Amino acid sequence: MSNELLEFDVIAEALIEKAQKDGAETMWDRKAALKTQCGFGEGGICCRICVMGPCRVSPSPDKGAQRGICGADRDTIVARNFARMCCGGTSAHSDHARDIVHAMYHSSEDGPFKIREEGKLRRIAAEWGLEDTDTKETYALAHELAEKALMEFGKPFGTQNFLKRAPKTRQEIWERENIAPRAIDQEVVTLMHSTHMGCASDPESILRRSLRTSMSDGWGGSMIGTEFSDIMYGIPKERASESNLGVIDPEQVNIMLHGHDPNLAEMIAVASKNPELIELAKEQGAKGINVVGMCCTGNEMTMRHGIKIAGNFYQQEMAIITGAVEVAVVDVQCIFPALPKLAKSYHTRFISTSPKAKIAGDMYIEFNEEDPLSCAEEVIKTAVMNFKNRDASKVDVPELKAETIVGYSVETTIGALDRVVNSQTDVTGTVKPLGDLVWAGVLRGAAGIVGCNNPKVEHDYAHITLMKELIKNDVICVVTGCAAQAAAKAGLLKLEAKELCGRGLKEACERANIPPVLHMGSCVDISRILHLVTLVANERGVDIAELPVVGAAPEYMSEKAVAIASYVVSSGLNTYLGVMPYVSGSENFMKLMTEGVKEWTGAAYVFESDPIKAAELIMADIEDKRTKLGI
Ligand code: SF4
Ligand code: MSK
Repeated sequence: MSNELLEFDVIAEALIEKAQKDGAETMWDRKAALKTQCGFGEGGICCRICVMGPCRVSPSPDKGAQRGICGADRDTIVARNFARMCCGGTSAHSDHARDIVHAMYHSSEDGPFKIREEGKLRRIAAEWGLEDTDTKETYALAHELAEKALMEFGKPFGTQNFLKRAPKTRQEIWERENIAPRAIDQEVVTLMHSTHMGCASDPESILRRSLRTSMSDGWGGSMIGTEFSDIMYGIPKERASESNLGVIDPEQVNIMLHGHDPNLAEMIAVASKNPELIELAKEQGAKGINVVGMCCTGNEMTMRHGIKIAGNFYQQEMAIITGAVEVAVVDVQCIFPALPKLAKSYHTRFISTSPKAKIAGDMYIEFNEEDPLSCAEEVIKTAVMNFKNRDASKVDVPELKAETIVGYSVETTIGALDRVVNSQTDVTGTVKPLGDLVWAGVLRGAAGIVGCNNPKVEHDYAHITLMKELIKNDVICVVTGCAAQAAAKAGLLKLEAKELCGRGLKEACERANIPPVLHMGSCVDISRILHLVTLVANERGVDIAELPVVGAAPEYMSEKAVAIASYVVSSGLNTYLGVMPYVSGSENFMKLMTEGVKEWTGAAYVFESDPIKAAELIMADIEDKRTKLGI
């Protein structure tokens, strides 16, 4: 294990010990209290879909109960459980997107929600077939586009608008295999219906429907979430930031933003600059107001504002345990329900803001789309007035933090690629230089590494090990979510990380002046990766499945990640999962995932928990693709 990893563990260990001393409970205490986790649940062979159950069937075909009371066998039970995870993940990303679109619908010249990227608004409006996109008044066009986007969730006919971005061959595959997603809500509802007691029992059909539902996330909800956030809040640009718990400043009022939706976070970023609130903080004895991000809200805010990242999923408790966080404010997703109780062991106020994720235990200040700034100001005032309640004896902020470069949206990445070409003789503003580097073998390929942390895996170890192995072999990595924050903390998002690369990638990094691991944003921003890969495929005139590109989620834990893996596989990219989803109880379903699906989409799920072995498999996969392309 490398020194950096050891360093992470030292911080974690020290903070866990501190929590014990402070009488605070952490995820590790709860994990220990659970003792052995349920083997039936782990294998996906426990069914609770109707109230005749729960029915736990045997993992073995030779002994024990082979079927639930209704007759569902292990293949059906596993398939249905898997499908419902895809529904959960798709719902989360897509409902997040719907909130962004709603905010756009409420946008106005003089209101809190504004259009910051008029060019992108007009581009997407034209892409979606709206009329007079060059001349229409900005907010009239924004409202029209928002209305059209809301229809993507419930339109009675047709498929998702963004599918047309994909190469023709891919679109034909989706049509042929009947996995081109229709309206997002419809896909989720239909799959919930299909997996109701007494509906679908054929695992193949259930997997196909799971792919289609997940496609409505990747090419629907997530892509809408990303593109519309850019229009409203700005296209992320290359910028410097810092990452790890050391960004919490003991001399300032610290506000930890945690969750996913940029609507709330953007308002807090605005309100935190209010001179009256800063003055109030000074009156309380603080030097100022320090907003830090956690999980994907952290990614959204660092990419657009350079707001520092306090940590990833696993560190949400640790930030509070530092004793220097005045307020932990959250919206939706990936928030431990344990946080309000943990906060009570310190002076921290825990504030939930979304009616969709009202978290019992401390404060609730509802985020109101019609008056979003007042919620943000109340949050900040609460934090400022809480500064004096800090218990100095409980404050211990680890000094560790890493410098990092973030903000590689598709547009920014293309801009960086322009630095590679000779602008006198070559076309700029395209992905051609990236294709050229891959085709020339300077880069062997690319990997999208995404997803969460999971206590089944040593914190960040799998993320960082996989990234390091791949860049050493000239594979450029694009990262999002908590994987991106792992990379940031390990110093992989710095220009200096080129020293860890093979010769080709190092040269490419030097010419483009980029790190070898590119921060592309939050979980919904995996759609940026899809878009970039699509642009390269289109530029080269090949299908996505032909490219030497893979997806990986080494430490994921959420339903969203299951949906992500499923839409990435559907998009034609082999996807390497470091944690087994709940499918091991059905050999037949596993076979469908690892082999069968390849016949439909040209890609499959690969399960490998050892990141070194995963890297070897990925390299073999990439070289195989290169051979088939003749490059
Ligand atoms: Fe049991 Fe069938 Fe009901 Fe599932 S749907 S709980 S297997 S009876
Ligand atoms: S926050 S989904 S733990 S990446 Fe997007 Fe991190 Fe996973 Fe949540």
